[in-house]
Amino acid sequence: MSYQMTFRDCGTDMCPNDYIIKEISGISLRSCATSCLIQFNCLGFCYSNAEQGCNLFNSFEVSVAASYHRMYCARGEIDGYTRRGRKAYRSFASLLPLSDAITACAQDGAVLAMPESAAENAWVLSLTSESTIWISGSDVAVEGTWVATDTGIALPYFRWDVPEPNGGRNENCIIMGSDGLWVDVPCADDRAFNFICEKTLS
Ligand SMILES: [Ca+2]
Repeated sequence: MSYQMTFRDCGTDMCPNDYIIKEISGISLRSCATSCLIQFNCLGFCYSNAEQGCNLFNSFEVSVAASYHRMYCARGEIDGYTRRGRKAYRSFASLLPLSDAITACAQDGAVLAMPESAAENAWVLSLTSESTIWISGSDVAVEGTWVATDTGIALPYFRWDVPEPNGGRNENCIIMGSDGLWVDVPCADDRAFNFICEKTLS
């Protein structure tokens, strides 16, 4: 894999005393960032120039004790995918039928983006400037039972527009609009949208 250091300084956040998953000493800031990028449960890290100390954290949304270290959010590029937590995403600005979008993701070792929370839904939306994207989700097997398009696991989160989903047996796939809301649409290859792929880090 290739890594690009685009982590950002979280600003005024102070380093937490809890949530440490790994402590490394005697390495550079860049190496500290890489260590966090490649560890799936690392969401942020602290680095001390004075001590060349590197602490990896599984949270960056914590109340913390005073410290002179700087906190960084571990967001970066991994093989062209933008890291957020345990997942990384890539936005494709190319209009493709669903089957081709799935294939394009698979060629990257990825799957269609499957937002698992309101925060992740907003994050996925922020990755694209396109008006409509394919996201993971299908109820083609059992009407009304929505599962991930690629993996078949039950969707853990929904963000339907009202009164969606309303297509019954004619609409068994999902698009996300520019408002972040979901609409069920036909899966047939006569419709083409942009899409976002995701990988889960391990
Ligand atoms: Ca349906």
